[in-house]
Amino acid sequence: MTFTTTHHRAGARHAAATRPLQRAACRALLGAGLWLAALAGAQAATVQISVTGRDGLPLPNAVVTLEPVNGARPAAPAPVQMLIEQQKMQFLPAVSLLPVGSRVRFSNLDSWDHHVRAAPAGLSNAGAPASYSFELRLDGRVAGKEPSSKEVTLDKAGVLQLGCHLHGSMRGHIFVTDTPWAAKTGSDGIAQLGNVPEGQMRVRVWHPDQLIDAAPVALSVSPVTQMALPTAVVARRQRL
Ligand SMILES: [Cu+2]
Repeated sequence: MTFTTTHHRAGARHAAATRPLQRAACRALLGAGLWLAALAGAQAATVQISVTGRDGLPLPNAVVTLEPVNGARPAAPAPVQMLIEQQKMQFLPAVSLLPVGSRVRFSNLDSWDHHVRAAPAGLSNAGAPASYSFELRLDGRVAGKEPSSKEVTLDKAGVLQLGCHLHGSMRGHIFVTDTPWAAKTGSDGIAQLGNVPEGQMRVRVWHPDQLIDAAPVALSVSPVTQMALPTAVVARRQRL
């Protein structure tokens, strides 16, 4: 997705915001064109957010999203293809961040059957609309054959929790996003977001082990923006 596309969409959806500008100038000549010209001067920023847990240590697998305070909605990011594997009683990766419309292939590498039971992740919706559910069963892998796989299209935004009816300890999450301003923290707890317009934003953070949805935090985006974002999350230990 390009920067230009983002603002073209934002301009179209938020024509109301341009009204004072249009009134002051010649409506016939300007209109949407002026809106775009004005935005061309705006800088795209890189935002780096360091998320820590209750213990003060970097918090991996958190999803950080930014939303403009003025209500502008950027164009949704392009869908992708993703593989989520079931191996040694785990979903790998444990947390996936995917644009809405993405296709996910689930593949069972264990020699016994697993389900993929996907349901809305309770309190953990991070402001996203209500999600949806689906259920698959994947046969155990037979030596010398391809692992059993099934594909699903994630056509709504929201957070899904993944589980297996047969193995209660199996847990995974998919954060389906409709904004390009979303990023997952790495092992260093850092989420990096590019092509963010300067201005006032709200920052939300979601993590699979959070007990309540944290309130959004205000952030003023300038060309280079860094922010420390402590949370109360106590992350479950990852089995390796
Ligand atoms: Cu299972």
